[in-house]
Amino acid sequence: MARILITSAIPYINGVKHLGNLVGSQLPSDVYARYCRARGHEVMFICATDEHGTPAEIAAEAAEMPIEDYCAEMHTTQARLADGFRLSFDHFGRSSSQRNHGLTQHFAGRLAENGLISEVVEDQVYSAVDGRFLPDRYIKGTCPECGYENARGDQCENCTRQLDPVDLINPRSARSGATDLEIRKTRHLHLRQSVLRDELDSWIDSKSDWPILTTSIARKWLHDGDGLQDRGITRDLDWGIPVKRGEHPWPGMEDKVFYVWFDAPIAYIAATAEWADANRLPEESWQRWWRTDKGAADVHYVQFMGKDNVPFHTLSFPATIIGSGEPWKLVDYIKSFNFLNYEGGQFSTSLGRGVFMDDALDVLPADYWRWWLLKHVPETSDSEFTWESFRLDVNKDLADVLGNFVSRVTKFCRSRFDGKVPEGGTYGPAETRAIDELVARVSAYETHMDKIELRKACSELREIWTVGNNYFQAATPWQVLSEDRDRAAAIVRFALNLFPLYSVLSEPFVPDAAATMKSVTSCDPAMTWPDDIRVAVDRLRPGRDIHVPDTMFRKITEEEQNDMHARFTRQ
Ligand code: B3M
Ligand code: ZN
Repeated sequence: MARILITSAIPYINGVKHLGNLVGSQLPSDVYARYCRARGHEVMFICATDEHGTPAEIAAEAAEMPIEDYCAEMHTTQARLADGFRLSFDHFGRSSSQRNHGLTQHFAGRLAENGLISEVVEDQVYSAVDGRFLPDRYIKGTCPECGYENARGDQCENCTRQLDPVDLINPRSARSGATDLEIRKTRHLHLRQSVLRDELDSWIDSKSDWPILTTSIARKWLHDGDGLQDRGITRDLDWGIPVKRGEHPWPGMEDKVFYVWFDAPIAYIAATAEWADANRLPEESWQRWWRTDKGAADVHYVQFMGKDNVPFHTLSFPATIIGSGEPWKLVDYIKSFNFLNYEGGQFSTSLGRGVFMDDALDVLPADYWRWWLLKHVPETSDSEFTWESFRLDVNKDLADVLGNFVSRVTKFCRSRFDGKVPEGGTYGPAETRAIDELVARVSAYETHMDKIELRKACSELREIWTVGNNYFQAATPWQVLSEDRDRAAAIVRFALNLFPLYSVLSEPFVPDAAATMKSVTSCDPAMTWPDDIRVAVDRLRPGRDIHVPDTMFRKITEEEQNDMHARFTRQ
């Protein structure tokens, strides 16, 4: 048994997330967390809302709400939707928590003591029309790297380059559209991450098993142009974590807050501390996940995120951790994802384009979405959501294969064997063949899951379901029954035995269907991850009552597909 710390990139507070956000980090991290728990590991699975910075301020302004109220309300909404999608976080925290204030100020203080913070008088864009500085997302313009015209002041979402507002070509205010902008001097703290360049470089080099998507982005910003740039970690904003040096004031920084990307990754740690607080546990209980001097040396730490978040997790956050000079846990593996597109274009929060988490759950239950999203998780390239693909996959994989199998077996058992696990007969060559195939496929499934290759795992899981479906179809118990009732009994018993097994194997991907499959036989003792498939498919005691569930997955009609397409395609 290992101890595995899993974090999902923390979603911005600025509204309900779309399915592209969900599949880029929260959902795949949930699959992995569920799998690790099922394998018997001790798991700490953490997420939070990212509540600071210009995204939060802009959204609260648009909602005409005080920002504290906006964040509190939207955190509740996001937590409810996370539950709706069955995301099994041990804690869903808030980057605005007092824990994060304390830890962020602590890290800044340590970095300053270690000579890794410089005070720089920098040029920032000031808008007289807006009456304020325009940091980060308050400003838009053309990316100097790739020419993308809607690049934001902090980062180009097209090429992932981290930007300064002054880098943008043809800048304009994202609040007012004003283009008559001036450059004003303002004093800020910079994280001297360039000092740590060699250390970060060899750390990345040591990660030969990381996905290429992760390491290539890290290397790009380590080596391109002038190499790793020092970055401002403070902002002229009202909302955020006040700039302090540990618990002490920071002269000259009284009106400033930390940059959202400085405090957001620290919120992984803070949210684990919030988890301890919420459960009235002592400090050691969260520190054993994060402090290598307090037990975290044998923790395996895996992060999940979209590719645009990779530079911050491979360079800036490790610079914070390493630069603190304290024994905090560094990430062991970073799983990153490409983007999911929507019907020939991008999902867009600002344009309301695509399917959002609340709308999705209004249309169909979580498993339908989880299945499609995970089957198409953008692991090796961008992928695309279309309503047609959604209909076809739900109908083929969930309704025709898994749902059909559960329904046929349980209904046949009810009508012909009195709704009890049948007695009599023995397993023969057909069962042996199915077992052999399951042994091979479950082992492949485990290999893919251990490597967090979710698409491969997903298709292997579908094949595992198909083994049962094909077995039952070929065994034809409805024909065998009249001549050889014992043989038919053995067939139905074998098929029923697959449900607890499938329940355990499927739970990471389709947790509600897994619960339904578990309810068919209410196994005793409860099924755990199968060490030996032969034993796993011969556990049910004859005579036990079975439960016939309602239809597990319904088919989506072409008409519904067209309706949904029309409903969600806003111009
Ligand atoms: N909130 C960006 C995003 O939601 C950002 C991630 C922070 S992870 C520490 O994609
Ligand atoms: Zn760009």
